[in-house]
Formats: sequence, structure tokens, C-alpha cells
Amino acid sequence: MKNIANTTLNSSTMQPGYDRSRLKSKIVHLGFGAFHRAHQALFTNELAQKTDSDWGYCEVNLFGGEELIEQLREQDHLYTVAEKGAEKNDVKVIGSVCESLHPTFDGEEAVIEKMAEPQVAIVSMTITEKGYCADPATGKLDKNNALVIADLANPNQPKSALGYIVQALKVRRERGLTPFTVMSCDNVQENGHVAKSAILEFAKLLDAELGAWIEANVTFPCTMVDRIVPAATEETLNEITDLLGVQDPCSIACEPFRQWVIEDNFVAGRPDWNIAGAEFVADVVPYEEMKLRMLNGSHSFLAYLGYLGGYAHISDTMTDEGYRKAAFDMMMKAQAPSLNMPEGTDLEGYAKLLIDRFTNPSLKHKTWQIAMDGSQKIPQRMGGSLRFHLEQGSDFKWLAAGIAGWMRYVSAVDEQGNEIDVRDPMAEQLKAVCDVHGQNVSVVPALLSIEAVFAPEIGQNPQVIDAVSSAYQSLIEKGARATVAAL
Ligand code: NAI
Ligand code: CS2
Repeated sequence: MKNIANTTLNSSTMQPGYDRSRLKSKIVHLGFGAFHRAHQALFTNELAQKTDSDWGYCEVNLFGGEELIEQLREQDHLYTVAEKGAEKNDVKVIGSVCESLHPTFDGEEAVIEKMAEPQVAIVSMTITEKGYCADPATGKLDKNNALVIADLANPNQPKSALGYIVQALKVRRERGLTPFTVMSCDNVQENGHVAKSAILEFAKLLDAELGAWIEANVTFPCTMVDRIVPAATEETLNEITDLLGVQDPCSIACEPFRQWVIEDNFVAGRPDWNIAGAEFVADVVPYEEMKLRMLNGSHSFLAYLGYLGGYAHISDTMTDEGYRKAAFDMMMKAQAPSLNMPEGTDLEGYAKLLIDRFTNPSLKHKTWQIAMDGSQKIPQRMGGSLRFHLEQGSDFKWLAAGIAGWMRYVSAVDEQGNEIDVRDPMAEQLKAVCDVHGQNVSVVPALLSIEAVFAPEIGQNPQVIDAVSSAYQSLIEKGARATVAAL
């Protein structure tokens, strides 16, 4: 069958243009989803184009994505990224993937053995917030998580990313091999620290000596990752087929913007990703906070209130002056004041750029997609700035409206009375609370008392209860559009 590896592509397509046989699987990446394809793998491809770098990937999907891995293998691990600007598209074939594995058809042992190969220097991850099996409010390992319980009982056949990493490190230690760096590329505040704490706690529960060895030998750099990469749809896949001249089921569309700030803390070497535009810094945390609060915080705000207001995509919300202004105010009045940035950081310029990026009409980023997994996202995106305003005694009505929007959304019924398909690891628990209260403002303190999402000093704070209740009441009485306009 014709595919991207055996067909002449349209001449405007940028091909790898280097000898791919020199690449080795020095990075095992967990989470071959939409984002990794358009971000880390693309930076690594660009590095191989610009230098004689031999850094390549073995891609692994631990949950779902079997078909994607099969399709990737059929096309020699090549795939396409279409960078869609408001005016033009850039189409790039990515060559940095050498091989792939999936436990469903290759078995758990093959994945662990790959991670234990001597040349592997980095295990990186885009496994979503819930992949860390951590309590979202505290970032500490959730010992009651079903995957954690299963992996502690059966460590040779793990299911969770933590289980795989700890088992592979155990094998490396037994074989006298160097450890690898564990690099999180997820939207988790202090992602390296969360990964480290969850992995160490898990390892210590399994074997205290192994835990101590990991603590002494493995590094967990934090990273700030940014590029808007909506899930692929039939429409985007068809568009890419037209641009490419052949079908590529592994292709993905994204925005032109990309940013990657990485803590320079690697135990076994690293690619010079800076040559492809990444930045290595000593402390990533301020950049992570800036991005999580300003970009992701306003994204979640727009996702819940936009969905309820009848807007299917982020770019649709940006056509409504009320939403556009509220999103900018959320960035500048609710989130920016809470940040502690290096001198000279232009937060207003950053906010304007974000509004432009959200406006990109070529990017169909569903509000429903961003609304997913809110219980894991809200604490990271709104919790820190909420604490700041409580300490300062300043106005946080935008944060209250965002949280009220989430509460109204997880009731699973929209403003027209239609069902909402709520996807969240805590969906059942959230629905049970909402079912008791119906769409009554009494649901607000009940949801605020879920400590995995809201630490008690936030959830039990009378000012928070008041502000969120008032926003919730407005959503019930006037609806999302009027509530946002009134902000
Ligand atoms: P996706 O849905 O395309 O892929 C999700 C990936 O996570 C899949 O590879 C899946 O196998 C894996 N996964 C899911 N649950 C898991 C679990 N419990 N344990 C281990 N692996 C698990 O999503 P996408 O777009 O690739 O995003 C993944 C993450 O990347 C996001 O949650 C976010 O943290 C980060 N990210 C995404 C951006 C985007 O615009 N899509 C931009 C910046 C960061
Ligand atoms: C979004 C992010 O899905 C979401 O929750 O807020 O994936 C967002 O698109 C990225 O972080 C942009 O870098």
C-alpha cells in the first residue's frame, strides 16, 4: 500500500534529509500521543537535520494507541506534522523515531528490556496528568490508585509508567548499568519534582534499597513544554492528505508556535536541543508556573465557560468580545500578579501572544478536549494563584468563575438540557456529588470539600465558597455567556 515511506511526496513537504540509520534509540518515550509527535520528536528531528546527532526515539504507548503504533511501523516510523498558521501551513516529515513498542502486542518485558538497554540515556513522558498516579492537590503518590496497588503487587508486569520506570531502573542496577534521566514533559506544575516524588515513594514501597539507589543516582529535570496540539480529527487528517499527496494516519496538525524550557540536569548526557530552539536553564519552575497559570489556566476557563456557552472550539470563544476580554483579564489580573518571574519578563506581551494563538482560526481545538480531566488540571492551573489572592486580599472573580464553570460542567447536563460527555478519572465521584444537589448552589461547598482537588485552606475558605457560589448562581440564572460578559 502507498504510504509516506514509499511514495514521492508533494515537493513543498520538508523531509528529514539526513541518514536515519545513524540514529539510535537513546530515548525511550512513554506516551506517543498527539503532543509528543509535534513537540519533542520534532525538536529531535530538527537537531538531526542541523548536526550529526545520533539521538533517536523508541516510542511506547502504555494505554491505548495500539493502532497508531501499528500504523507507524507500517511507514518505517515516519510521520507528518502540519504546522497550521492563520495564513500558511508548513508540512514536515519527522524522522527521529527509530522503533516502537506496545505492551499489548510486544509484552511488558520487551518494554522493560528496551528501557534497560545500555544506550538508553533518557526516559521521557507525555502521559497526561493522571499518569503520575499522584494526588492532584498535593502532588504526592496516591497509594490508593488502582494502578499503584496492582504494580506493587506485581512489579514484573507493570501497568503504570511509574511501575515500568522503577522496574527498568532495578534491572539496570542489577546489571551494573548507568541509570537514565527521567524527564516529564507533561503539564504538571514542577513536573520533574512530581515525577521524582511519585517514583521514589513507589520504589521505596517496593524495595527501600532500590529507592535509595534511585534517589542517589537518577535525575528528574523539570520542563516547561508549550505547543497547542489538538487531537487529530478526520478533517485534519484529510487536510494533511491533501497537503502531502498521500494518507498518513499518524499525522498531526498543530500551531506554528513552540517552546521548550528544560532544567539542565541529565545524568547520562542529553541532546543539544538548544540547537533546535529549546532553552536549557537552571530553574524552570517560574516558566512552568507562568505557562500553567496564564496559558493553561485561561484555557480551562475558556473550555468550561466556552462549552457551556455553546462554543465548540477555543478559536470560537475568541470571536466573542466578552470571552476575549475575560480571558485577557484572567491572564493579567488573576494569574500574572501571582507570578514571580525573572526580571524583564514581559507578561503583558505574553498574554497578547496567547490571545493571538487562541484566535488562530486554522486550529480546531475543542473546548470539550481541554475540559477533560479537570480534577487533575484545576489545582495546577488555578490553585496557586487562588492562594496568592487569598493572602493578598485581592479580587479573584475570574478564578471563581472558572471553578464554577467546571462545577457546572461536571453536572453533565448543558444549558440546553443535553448530556455532557464528562471525561475525568474522578467522573463517578463528581457525578455522585452533583446528583445529590442537582443544579443547586449547595453543590459548590460539597465539591470544594473534595480534598484531592482543593486543599482545605482553599476549599474550606469562606471567601472562596462565597465567590464560587456567586459565580455558580449566575451560571444557573443567566448562563455562561452573560456571566462571562459581566466579568
Ligand atoms: P493524547 O491523548 O494524544 O495522548 C495521551 C498519551 O498518554 C497516550 O500516549 C497514552 O498512551 C498516554 N496515557 C494516557 N493515560 C496514561 C496513563 N495513565 N499512564 C501512562 N500513559 C498514559 O494527548 P496529548 O495531546 O499527547 O497530551 C498528552 C499530555 O501532554 C497532556 O496531558 C499534557 O500534559 C501534555 N501537553 C499536551 C499539549 C497539547 O497541546 N496537546 C501541549 C503541552 C503539553
Ligand atoms: C490544554 C493544553 O488540553 C489542555 O488542557 O490546556 O494541552 C494546551 O493546549 C497546551 O498546554 C499548550 O501548550
